[in-house]
This record gives sequence, structure tokens and C-alpha cells, in this order.
Amino acid sequence: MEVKDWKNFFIPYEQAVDELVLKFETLKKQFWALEEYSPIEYVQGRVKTISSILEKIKKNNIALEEIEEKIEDIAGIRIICQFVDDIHKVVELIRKRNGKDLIILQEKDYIKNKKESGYRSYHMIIRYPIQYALGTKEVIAEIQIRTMAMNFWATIEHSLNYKYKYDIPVDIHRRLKNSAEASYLLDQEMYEIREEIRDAQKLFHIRSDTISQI
Ligand code: 0O2
Repeated sequence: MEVKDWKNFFIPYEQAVDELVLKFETLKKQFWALEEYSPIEYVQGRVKTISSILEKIKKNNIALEEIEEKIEDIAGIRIICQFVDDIHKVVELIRKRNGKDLIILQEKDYIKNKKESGYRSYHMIIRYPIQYALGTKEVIAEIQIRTMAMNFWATIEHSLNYKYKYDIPVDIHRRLKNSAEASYLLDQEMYEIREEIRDAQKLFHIRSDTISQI
């Protein structure tokens, strides 16, 4: 594909990412306003880069005309939560929207079944309809839901894989695996004291709101 074709190709994906990020950010604000607590800490979105798409095409032997159906994370949303139970609340929220503004195609629970690398996260593959200049289009998107600790680990592991071209030296690999377990323990410890933390954050939130009104 030429550069111009790629630009056009990405338009619906960019729109889907923008819309989904806005929707989940709005949910977060509404939770804070209505319940003084939100299971969503923050939301990120990105459209996959051309080089990353080309790598995946090569790795999985995908034909160019199959990209839209076979590469499910061209539009990617990441929902970051504070505690593990928040992940399940977010999953439930998304399930409730199934058949409304999105269709769930698949769920992958890499928390119950962590990856060999130590990766933990909950993935939902969705079909998301958009209205754009050329009409209606359904875009496949991947929503990754994870805690801040899982995200910290995954971000670092991803950059090390990039640096070492997926051939991380044995010692670093071992330490990464150890840190995946340490981050799992951190999540468990924080989960045990989540009510204390949430109470403290509510107070802090109310105080910051009051100060910003002065
Ligand atoms: P990027 O830069 O985030 O786009 P495959 O994508 O072929 O490896 P599959 O089954 O199609 O495998 O998808 P999977 O594994 O459910 O989810 C793929 C995405 O999950 C990856 O996208 C990462 O974002 C994340 N992920 C999966 N496994 C790992 C892992 O071991 N470490 C880290 N850090 N992230 C992981 P991309 O395309 O690899 O990267």
C-alpha cells in the first residue's frame, strides 16, 4: 500500500479510538460524580503503527486484504484500573453494552491464565460501528484492561523486547519474570486494603474539588 492508502486506511480506526477513549473517560467522570469512586483510573488509545502491522502480517502470514479481519488490535484501547476487582467491574460494564454500541467478539483472560512471559491483562475484542465521511463502518478493536502494576510491567517488558528484538538476555528475562510475580503480589496486597485506600481517596478527591472551587 502507498502512504496515501495507509492514511485513508487508518481514518476509521482513528475515529474508533477517539470515540472509545472519550466514552470511557466520560464513564470515569460520571462514576466520580455519582459514586465518588471510579473503577477506571485512566484510559489510553492508539492506532497500531504501519511497521507493527507489517511485522504482524509477516509473522502470521496474513494477506493485505485480510488485515481488517485478522489483525484485531489496529485500534487499541487500554483501560487502567487501580485494583484487580476494578478490572472485573469494567469487564461487566462492557458486557452490558454488548449489542448496544459495541459487539463483543472474544474475551481473553490473561489474568487467570498469565502468558509465559509473565504478562497479565484482560483483553476484549470488539466490533465497533462508526459513522464517518464514507458512511457506516464496523471496526474491530482490542480493549486491554489491567491494573497500574500490570501496566508498569507490560510497558517495561514491551520496551525491552523492542530493544532486544524479542531476544532478551537470559538474566534480564529472569528478572522480568520475577518482577511480574512481584507486581502480582503488589496487586494482591493493595487489593486486601482497597477499602481503606478508596476511603482515603474519596476524602482527597473531595478536598481537591473544594480547593479548585475557591
Ligand atoms: P503493541 O505494540 O501493543 O501493538 P499476537 O498479537 O499475535 O502476539 P494475539 O493472540 O493476536 O497475539 O494477541 P494477544 O496476545 O491477545 O494480544 C496482543 C497484544 O497484547 C500485544 O500487542 C500487546 O499489546 C499485548 N501483549 C500480549 N502479550 C504480551 C506480553 O507478553 N508482553 C507485553 N508487554 N504485552 C503483551 P502487540 O502487537 O504485541 O504490541
